[in-house]
Amino acid sequence: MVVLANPPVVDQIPLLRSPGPRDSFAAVPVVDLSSPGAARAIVDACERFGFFKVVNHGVAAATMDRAESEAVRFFAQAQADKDRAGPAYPFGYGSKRIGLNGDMGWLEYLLLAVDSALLSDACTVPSAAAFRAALNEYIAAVRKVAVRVLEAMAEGLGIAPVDALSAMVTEQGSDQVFRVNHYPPCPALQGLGCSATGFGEHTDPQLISVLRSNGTSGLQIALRDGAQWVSVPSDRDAFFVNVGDSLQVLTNGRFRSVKHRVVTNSLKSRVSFIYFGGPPLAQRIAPLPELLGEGEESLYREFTWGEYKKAAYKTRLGDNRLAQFEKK
Ligand code: GA4
Repeated sequence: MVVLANPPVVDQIPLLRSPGPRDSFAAVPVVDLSSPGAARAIVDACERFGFFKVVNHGVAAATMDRAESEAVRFFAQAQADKDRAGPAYPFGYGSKRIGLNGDMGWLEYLLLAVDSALLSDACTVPSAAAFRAALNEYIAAVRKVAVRVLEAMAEGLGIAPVDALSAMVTEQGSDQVFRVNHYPPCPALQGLGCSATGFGEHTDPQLISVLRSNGTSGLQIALRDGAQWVSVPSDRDAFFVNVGDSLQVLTNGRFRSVKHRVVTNSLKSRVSFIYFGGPPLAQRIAPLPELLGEGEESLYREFTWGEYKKAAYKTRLGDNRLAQFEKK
């Protein structure tokens, strides 16, 4: 982290070194979801990085474009109108504050609940019919991508039935969350060599996260357990998938829950959509027996998703949430 007196506009927001061309992660694994080799390629990427890009996913560009333009229109409203869609917790509009324990980022967002394949009725935000319809169309589509990816993981790992993982995010009561993030540009830092943290480093607690952004870069992932941060070149036509903590546990550490963060651009705004696939609260999270070798034991104490989620909301964003469940 760069130590500087923050210009007033980014007061309380940690700064990061601005990414340069040499930080670009050219070797992002790319999985063609329509190819017969997809299952193997996904398993390989999850073991190496916990992260990959998905192409040939079958989601219409119009579905992504419509959701994006409605989101841009939402965030272009006057602050007072957006604030009426708040607070962010449990669900709604939030700005700069992330979580409940003091984390701050240079962003505004909508945190939304998904029920089955649609925005939950309990979630009245966003209220505009056109935005809701666009998000519902997008959520139904991205959730199908998540299911296909989870099925391919099961196939690649040799787990039966093929929906052993995907059922956890599709069954009744599964805990799915959808997030729309807007990272406005931060011109105050232009030319200073540093950038505002958009979303600080963290791992996702769920099984899987599926992200799509506009053409503005900013997403970074940690390699070598955080020793190096690399920038993921943006691709508005693709989805980016990351392994979450729960899937790391289900695979007894074989898949890696990847640390990631977002760095704000000084000139361009970034808009991203993330679908988080989580299981029902009562789901037991423990290594799948098929994945444990002869005599191999779980690396983790057993817990339910509800217990993990509750513990997660007591942590700071950058904390290692799985540490408290690791067997010593
Ligand atoms: C990270 C992944 C998702 O964005 C999220 C985040 C959640 C929040 O923004 O409220 C958390 C964060 C995320 C992990 C630890 C806790 C909870 C903020 C935070 C400090 C919606 C989620 O499920 O966990």
